[in-house]
Amino acid sequence: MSHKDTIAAIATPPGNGGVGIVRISGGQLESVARGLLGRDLPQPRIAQYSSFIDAHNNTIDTGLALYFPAPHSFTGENILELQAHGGAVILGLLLERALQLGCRQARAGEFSERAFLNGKLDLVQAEAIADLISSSSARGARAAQRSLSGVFSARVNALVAEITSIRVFVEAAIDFPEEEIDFLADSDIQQRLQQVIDDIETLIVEAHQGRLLRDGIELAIVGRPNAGKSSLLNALAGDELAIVTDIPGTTRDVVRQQILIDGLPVFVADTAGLRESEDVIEAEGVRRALQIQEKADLVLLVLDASTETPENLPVIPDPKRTIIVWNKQDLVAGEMPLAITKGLDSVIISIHNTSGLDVLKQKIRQHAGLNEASEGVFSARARHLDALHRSEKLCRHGLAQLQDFSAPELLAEDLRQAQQVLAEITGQFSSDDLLGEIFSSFCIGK
Ligand SMILES: Nc1nc2c(ncn2[C@@H]2O[C@H](COP(=O)(O)OP(=O)(O)OP(=O)(O)O)[C@@H](O)[C@H]2O)c(=O)[nH]1
Ligand SMILES: [Mg+2]
Repeated sequence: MSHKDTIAAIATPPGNGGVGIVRISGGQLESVARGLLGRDLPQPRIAQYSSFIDAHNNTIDTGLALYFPAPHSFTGENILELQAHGGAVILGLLLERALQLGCRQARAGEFSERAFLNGKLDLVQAEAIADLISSSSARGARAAQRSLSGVFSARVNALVAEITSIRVFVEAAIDFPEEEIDFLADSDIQQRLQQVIDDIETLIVEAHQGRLLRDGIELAIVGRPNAGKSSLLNALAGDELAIVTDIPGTTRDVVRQQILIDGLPVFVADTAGLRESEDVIEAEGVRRALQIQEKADLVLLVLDASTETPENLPVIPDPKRTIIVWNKQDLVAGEMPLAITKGLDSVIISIHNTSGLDVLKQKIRQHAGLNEASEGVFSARARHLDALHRSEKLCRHGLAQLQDFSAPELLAEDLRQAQQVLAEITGQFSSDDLLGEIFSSFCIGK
């Protein structure tokens, strides 16, 4: 499979639609055009009304043919796009014809991969296309658009440039000690390195926002039987998903649903009420509930304000990722028993009165780390955050070498690695394995 192959794929989603597109990219478009259109390639970038024909000169469909000569195309190669009617059979026949004419079926993400390899996009931008297509909220789509336009890449490139410039200085000092570039005494280099570390930190905070909008969070609803967990899931989802009854132990299986809270994708899991049970089914439900509580990014511990006492309080999971949800406020005439969970982050709600739910949603967003200000957020992935963290660590380590041990050689090595790690983000430096992993998660025809 070389990049010389001419590749073809259906670029529109399966199903019926007014228009469906087959995209062909590579060097051998002349013969494909003759075989499929019965004529030479159309004028560049001018829509050409055309018949699409099979091997026996029968018309498969009629539509528009568009030719984008290299390098001014998405992939940077010659591209022929056929806009036919959007039916699975028609598009399948067109693709089959292209394959007969010597094209190869494109792998998932191969068009984007070629765009990357031909320098049309960097890796962050290629990933942003996938994120834009699969974004689950308008906010997420705006963030992906910003990454696609190069906002994130520019920030990373600026850091790489600054580290390179510091490296040049440090390596010169190592190579020419007689020149007495006494940069250890010169705090300028330390200041610049500190600034790089600060900038990486800022970028980490922003990239974290972008990752949240893309990946969302896992939210577990846990608590005693009958506390109102399933009612809460239904209220958050705006739908009767889980069975609600006044019988303790109603929920056994984990009920999952993805919802959006102000653009934040939240994967909610409603679980079985926590209690000792002889019933094997319920006991298994409780075991699963505890497992989910363990793994979740955020836990809502639901307490029934009308019955809760300090004695029957369930074990509180890691307080840093737990919100105590005092439910059934409508049943409490006097004061709420808030003292029981003093010092913990809590919110009072009544699902029956639909009160307190907005406050709860806001707390969920805060806990997830999603800021109010969404403008300027760009989409980012776990891979990017990981690289930013690693490069920050290397820069800190380098700075410490300089301050504590006056070891410019070690600093130089740290900087070299930090630069390399950052370059992985945009793909300036990347292994084939990484590329394969990234592009194979794309869909066909992209
Ligand atoms: N008064 C009042 N009742 C509520 C409220 N929320 C839930 N309930 C009732 O509490 C009972 C239990 O609700 P569920 O949502 O099934 O509770 P659960 O925590 O999922 O219970 P299990 O699945 O058995 O663990 C039902 O009768 C609900 O109608 C509330 O805010 N006020
Ligand atoms: Mg339930």
